[in-house]
Amino acid sequence: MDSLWQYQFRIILLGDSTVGKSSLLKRFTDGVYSDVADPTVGVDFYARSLDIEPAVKIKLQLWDTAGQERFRSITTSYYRNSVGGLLVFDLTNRKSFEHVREWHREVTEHILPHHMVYILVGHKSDLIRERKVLRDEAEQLAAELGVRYVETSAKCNSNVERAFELLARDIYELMKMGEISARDGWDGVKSGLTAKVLYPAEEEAEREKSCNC
Ligand SMILES: Nc1nc2c(ncn2[C@@H]2O[C@H](COP(=O)(O)OP(=O)(O)O)[C@@H](O)[C@H]2O)c(=O)[nH]1
Ligand SMILES: [Mg+2]
Repeated sequence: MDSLWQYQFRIILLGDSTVGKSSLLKRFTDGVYSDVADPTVGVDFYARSLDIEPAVKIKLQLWDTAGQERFRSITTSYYRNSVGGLLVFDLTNRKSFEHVREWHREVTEHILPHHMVYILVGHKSDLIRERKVLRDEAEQLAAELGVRYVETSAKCNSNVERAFELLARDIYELMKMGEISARDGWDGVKSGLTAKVLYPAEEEAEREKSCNC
């Protein structure tokens, strides 16, 4: 079946600078990783589609903070117009883990009365010996915030796909339940039904048309 995207979710990457947000995005959208990252050269947003169910395609529009991670330097519309957020910390940087609560609070307060769907991401899992945050602690924080937790490495391509997919699925499930929906003046979710839907009678006619025997 031809289907272009049917829904678009706008998702933001949150967390201290150097935790690996841009690297996660590059790995997920371009399949590449580079040890040398220039924090000043940032693309504003990336995009990639996921097939969430047969014939249901979700286009993820992924926004990077491009080196402006200080609190309150990010504009409110950036948060407001997003439906999902990855709360990213560096497993080898204790401070970045401690700041997750602040990121969560900052964003959650800004978007009231609306809500965002989050996932907590412990990044750079390949640096096993330098690890400063235990999985248990991170899982506990995730439970407190009521979000999922996943450990990723852009360098080794571990769980990167999974992190984005879990978040997209959670959003999609809430959408199916009617808790999230596209609305005017909000860019978090867009619905663009471009799939060619064939009803049984039309399908039969199509089949007959293409049948030469
Ligand atoms: N070992 C390791 N280093 C990483 C990983 N992801 C990013 N980095 C490094 O961490 C630094 C900061 O990454 P960057 O993506 O620019 O972080 P951002 O400031 O949060 O966007 C860079 O030197 C990256 O190469 C990873 O999965 N493993
Ligand atoms: Mg960056």
